[in-house]
Amino acid sequence: MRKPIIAGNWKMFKTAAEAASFAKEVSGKAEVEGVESVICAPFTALPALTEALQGTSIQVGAQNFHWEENGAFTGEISGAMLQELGVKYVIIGHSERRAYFAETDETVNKKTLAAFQYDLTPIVCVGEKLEEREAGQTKEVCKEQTVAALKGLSVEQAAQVVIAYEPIWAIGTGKSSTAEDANEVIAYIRELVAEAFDAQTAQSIRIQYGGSVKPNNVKEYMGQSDIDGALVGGASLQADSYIQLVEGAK
Ligand code: G2H
Repeated sequence: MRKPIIAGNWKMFKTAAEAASFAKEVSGKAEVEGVESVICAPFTALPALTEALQGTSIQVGAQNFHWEENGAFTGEISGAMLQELGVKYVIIGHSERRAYFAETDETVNKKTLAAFQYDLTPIVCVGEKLEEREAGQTKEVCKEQTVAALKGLSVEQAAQVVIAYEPIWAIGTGKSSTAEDANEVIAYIRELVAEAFDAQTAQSIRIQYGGSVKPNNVKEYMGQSDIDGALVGGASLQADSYIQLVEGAK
């Protein structure tokens, strides 16, 4: 049985003070038995968030990190720095990072491998652009990105990864992929994991859908055979909406 996982991706929203007040509002509420609840916040909000969520079951994630342990990488944050703060998850290869910050399949792979050194669970994002979708290349793109991201992981590590399938045309646009279409691609990604590792790993790995998920459509996605949760941007920014998303994942 795969435990459903709702992860809020705050992107570049919320100061540390705003994060702390959000944490107070969701404590005890965005906590539903049988559902994993994770908030991925900007770096500067992480200390306040981990502190405010202490004693709750809500976990904290970052949205990026550097694969090296330390070094002359101006502006970067290492896995050890995140681990020290009590961060447990890290989003890797979000399409916005691929598009605006030169993230490649190779850097995604380096980060995915490195995450395990710091006990960080990687949430690896894959997904096609609108042109690729229209050209019938959805599966090809997802295959390339998924296989590259998971290269070199042990079977045990692969089973712990969370993959987020986010069709880029559905991100922040209000256009969501239908639950059936998303499920078809996600089932295909699961097959890829079976090919690269084995059937058991494919059955254990959790694959989320992301792209304009809201409290009013989360249940549709969760009702699908292969969708194990959601990576949610806009709708994770309001406490009441985040609580409804976690409740909807049950
Ligand atoms: C996709 C998603 C969160 P939104 O980026 O990763 O954002 O839910 O706003 O489409």
